[in-house]
Amino acid sequence: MGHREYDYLFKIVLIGDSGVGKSNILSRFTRNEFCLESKSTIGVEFATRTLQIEGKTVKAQIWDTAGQERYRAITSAYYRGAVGALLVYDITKSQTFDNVQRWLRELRDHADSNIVIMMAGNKSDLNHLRSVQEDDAQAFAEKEGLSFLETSALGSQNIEKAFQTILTEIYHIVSKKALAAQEAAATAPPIQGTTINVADSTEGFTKRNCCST
Ligand SMILES: Nc1nc2c(ncn2[C@@H]2O[C@H](COP(=O)(O)OP(=O)(O)O)[C@@H](O)[C@H]2O)c(=O)[nH]1
Ligand SMILES: [Mg+2]
Repeated sequence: MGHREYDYLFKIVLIGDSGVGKSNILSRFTRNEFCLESKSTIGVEFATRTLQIEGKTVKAQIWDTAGQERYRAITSAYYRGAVGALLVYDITKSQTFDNVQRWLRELRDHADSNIVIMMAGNKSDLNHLRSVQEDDAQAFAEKEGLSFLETSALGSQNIEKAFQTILTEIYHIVSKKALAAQEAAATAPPIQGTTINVADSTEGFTKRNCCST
């Protein structure tokens, strides 16, 4: 007899322009590795890491794009079942921040409407090359209702925190839903069978089903 090694499994997708650091954020979080010359052609489907969220064991299954974002060819299968998204831009390339709007539209079109979204301004170690101001990104995130952090896959800054924040938010939504379902079950009257009398006194006892003509 086996037992589950986790309480929850949450799928999270990484999205954002090519070159912003998605694959390195993933390798930093799941393997504590960083690669200066990462080859975007080599990609894993997903990687996992199990961690504790408010006393529960949560397995995060994090999907990476394997470079399809360059061809705008991310399929809806990528988003299927995802409960969280880390939307990444590069603080040294304003174009990648401008494109966040496009990625949000992509999420609206393909992902669950309740998906938890964290925007990450990556490469915060390159502050001297910055072209996106943190205040502007923060204001944008508030306007769009997103969480926001600046991260560095190279320096490890806020990588843990970004995933912890997404997973905690997802956990709160899921546990609230479970609680609501429990309360509904406890307060609702029991479902009772209804007896439908199909006997027709003039024709004797005729059995009919509901689809009969
Ligand atoms: N300085 C710096 N470089 C990074 C950081 N994250 C990724 N990179 C570099 O940016 C390039 C693209 O990274 P990659 O993870 O392949 O981006 P992806 O295309 O979004 O998956 C690589 O050369 C990485 O070494 C970071 O936090 N800081
Ligand atoms: Mg990549």
